[in-house]
Amino acid sequence: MPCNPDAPANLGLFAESDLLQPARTEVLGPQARVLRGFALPWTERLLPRLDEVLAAAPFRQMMTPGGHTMSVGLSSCGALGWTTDRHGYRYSAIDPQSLRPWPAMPEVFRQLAEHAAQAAGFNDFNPDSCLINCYRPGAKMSLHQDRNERDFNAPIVSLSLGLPAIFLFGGQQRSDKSQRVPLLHADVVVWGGVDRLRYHGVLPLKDGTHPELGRQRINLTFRHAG
Ligand SMILES: O=C(O)CCC(=O)C(=O)O
Repeated sequence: MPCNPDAPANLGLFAESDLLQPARTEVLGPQARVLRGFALPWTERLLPRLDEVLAAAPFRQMMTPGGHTMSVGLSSCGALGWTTDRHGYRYSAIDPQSLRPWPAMPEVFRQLAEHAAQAAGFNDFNPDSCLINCYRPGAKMSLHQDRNERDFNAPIVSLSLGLPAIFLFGGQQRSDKSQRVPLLHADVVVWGGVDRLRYHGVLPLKDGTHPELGRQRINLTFRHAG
């Protein structure tokens, strides 16, 4: 995989049983859910497609408008990809690195996102953008709201793969207290409706080695952006 993990060796702080959790749903808010282990039946079909997308649009470090290089490696697939540079945050149909359209969203990605949205109570989710975040140990994502989409009617569907992370799920104001939600391989978080604009982020990734993905966490975030 282009965000190359080291060879899987041990599970670090996490026992194998953590990776084989039974599917269940947790409530984060009125219209926000964690679907534990939801993607386990999908990963065998999904990971080879992810490799293909990343071969066409490799991870890269992008710069924020404030001039900071993000610690997370970014790529995208689908009609629109989220980008950031000195000029701002936006969606673009063109990969600014290759100057070509982003790779198409694999059908299995779209189906997983649609099924997860439905399981969380959102019918007819039709994502046109999949942002792919690569966290190596130490990488993090600061608290933010997702506001670059054209409208906020569609939910956000966020799939975790690889190493565990602590997801912060806050309120409508940056200063609101955040819930700390451990996310494991194949967990999916869905939030929309009254929860659509809640602040969220990810604490610095702890080191470890995941048996399938190695020394990294990959997050796929599906949105309807255009
Ligand atoms: O990595 C995650 O779980 C969250 C990613 C995220 O917040 C985003 O892409 O906006």
